[in-house]
Amino acid sequence: MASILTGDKEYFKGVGQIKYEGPESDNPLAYRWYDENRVVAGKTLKEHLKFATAYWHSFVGSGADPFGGQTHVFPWDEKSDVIERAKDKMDAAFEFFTKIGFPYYCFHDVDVVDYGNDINENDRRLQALVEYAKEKQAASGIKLLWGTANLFSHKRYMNGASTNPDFHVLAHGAAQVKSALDATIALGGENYVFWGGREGYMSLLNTDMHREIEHFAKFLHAAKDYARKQGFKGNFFIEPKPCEPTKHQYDYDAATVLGFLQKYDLMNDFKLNLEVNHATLAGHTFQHEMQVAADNGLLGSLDANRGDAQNGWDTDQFPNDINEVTEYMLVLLQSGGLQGGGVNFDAKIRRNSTDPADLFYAHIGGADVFARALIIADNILQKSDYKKIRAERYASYDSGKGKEFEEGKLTLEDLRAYAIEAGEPAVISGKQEYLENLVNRYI
Ligand code: XLS
Ligand code: NI
Ligand code: NI
Repeated sequence: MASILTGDKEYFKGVGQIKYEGPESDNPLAYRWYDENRVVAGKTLKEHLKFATAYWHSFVGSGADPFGGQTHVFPWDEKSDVIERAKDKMDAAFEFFTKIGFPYYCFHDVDVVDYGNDINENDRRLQALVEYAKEKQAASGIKLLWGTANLFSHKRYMNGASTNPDFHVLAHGAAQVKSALDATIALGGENYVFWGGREGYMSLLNTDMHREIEHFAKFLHAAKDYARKQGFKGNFFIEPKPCEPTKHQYDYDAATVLGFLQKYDLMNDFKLNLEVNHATLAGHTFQHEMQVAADNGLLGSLDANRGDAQNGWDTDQFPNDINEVTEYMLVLLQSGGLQGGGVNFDAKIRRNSTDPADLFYAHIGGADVFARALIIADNILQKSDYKKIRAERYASYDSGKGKEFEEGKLTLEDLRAYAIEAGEPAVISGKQEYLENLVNRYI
């Protein structure tokens, strides 16, 4: 099969176009819930979820872990010429994107093509692949959800990039961000992500935290100003994570980043790209992180994955828990959806998942669990007393003194007087088990 989509080689032989076949299908290479045209709460599933494939986990990650090397041997990784090898990888990537049927993809600069130490040469390489990607995007209709720069793998970034104590390293990070922004803009990327992989510290003994965070803010302003000057209209996303690889990362969680964006006057341009496994590392549920973001107008995009309940690491497994994802979708629907972003599967198949079809099973499972959860959440909101129960819990603020309090009209003395007048409050149930059962009933 030779085409603009697959080059002259088919990499995922034996797997065709993945189609929606419905819940009764027993075909493991079909969607049972993700019917992209199905309308839920006024939009199609495709529009609500904007699924994206992550270049790094699917086409770069080799299965290596700290205890063992590569188990995923990629047929697109064979040629010695850097550009030719990168083009093969892109052929494989677009073959996958097309077969899985997701509308978007995401990448880091160095996922697309290997970088060396020469800034000009790296730019030349990235630009060559951007030209190639333009053709692929035009032929397939697949779009770039977001681009980003990898400022954490190269050894020069071992003490961070924009928060590095050495200005010389910061400037290298800036050069890389400039090229990644240029690439994102050239490809019509809808958003640009900053995940601060090593923007944090290993020990406070050698760290001037105040100075580093000031540098981080200056760096983001410079990047944003450059992109806007080039006509970029999309969102910038910060992706919070509390730690790993650093002991402490400055973008700890949604609330921490909110404070940072407010303090440094970045609220107009930046929103959040939240990741499930980062939330759990921070000791939060993902729905908590989504709610914090939504309540502050920052719910931009989602990196979908899951951790492991027993070990707590950033294991980046594919999502599979319908109960949890239903809670995410309840927040999503009630907050009016994602602002500019989508659902990017920042997840990797296990190192012992070595069949070409495994990558498909993983993405099919992830898409189906999100689609099904969205449908369930919509049913809960439309058909159950869930919203009524939540509203009734706060009814005492809807009128009288409670309303006056919300309007800022009561003093501490007024509150004391009301307490005496109203007497001891009744004990009112929070109905948690009732609501948990309700969610399960709709599943
Ligand atoms: C790592 C992050 C990373 C970002 C992009 O934990 O999730 O993959 O999404 O740099
Ligand atoms: Ni992550
Ligand atoms: Ni991520």
